[in-house]
Amino acid sequence: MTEITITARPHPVTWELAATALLVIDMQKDFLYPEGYGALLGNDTGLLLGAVAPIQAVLAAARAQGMFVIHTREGHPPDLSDCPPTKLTRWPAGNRIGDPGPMGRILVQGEPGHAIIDEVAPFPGEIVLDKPGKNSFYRTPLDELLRAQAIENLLITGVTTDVCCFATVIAANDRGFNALVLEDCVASYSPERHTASLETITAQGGIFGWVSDSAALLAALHP
Ligand code: C5J
Repeated sequence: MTEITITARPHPVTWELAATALLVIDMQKDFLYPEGYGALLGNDTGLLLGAVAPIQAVLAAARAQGMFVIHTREGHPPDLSDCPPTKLTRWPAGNRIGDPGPMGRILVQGEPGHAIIDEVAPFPGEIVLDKPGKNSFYRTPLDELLRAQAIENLLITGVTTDVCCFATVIAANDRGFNALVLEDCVASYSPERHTASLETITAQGGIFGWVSDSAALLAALHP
């Protein structure tokens, strides 16, 4: 049994290492590259790139510790059968999920844009979950996979802070998992929404969870 104490806000956490998993959320070309879905919605994808190197460092440390690592990808099968009509029609035709783009059909499984960027590519044996929603638990086996490994605590990394990372933290909290967001390992198309999301998570004594950073995690793993 190895416990780690991570400096965090609103207060430090002490967690059993074997009960702690690393979640890398939606580090896909469609969100991070200027030819993808994120850019199509009018966002500056460059704002997400700062999270790549810290995630690489955290992934390396987690792998060295034998930590349970799960990657997610947001997207839909080619027939879009699990994409709710509301997720399609909210944007004009041409800018919709399933429409053709420079990296293939937008947010469609198997298309180049749906892939995880090479810098944080999953290692063989690491779980990659395809999810149709923002919250990583929705219509995925994430809950069962975590419970099968006796995981109680989640380290949250990936994109975007205020959408899929935030939605996943809220869902994790309701399901009884502790969630700690590494703030330099998540990024948003809006610095204001990034900050607001992290403030919301830690408000009221940690209403949804905790916020820390990669340096604090690395220090906890290598005291
Ligand atoms: C978005 C995500 N922003 N992964 N997805 O639509 O945050």
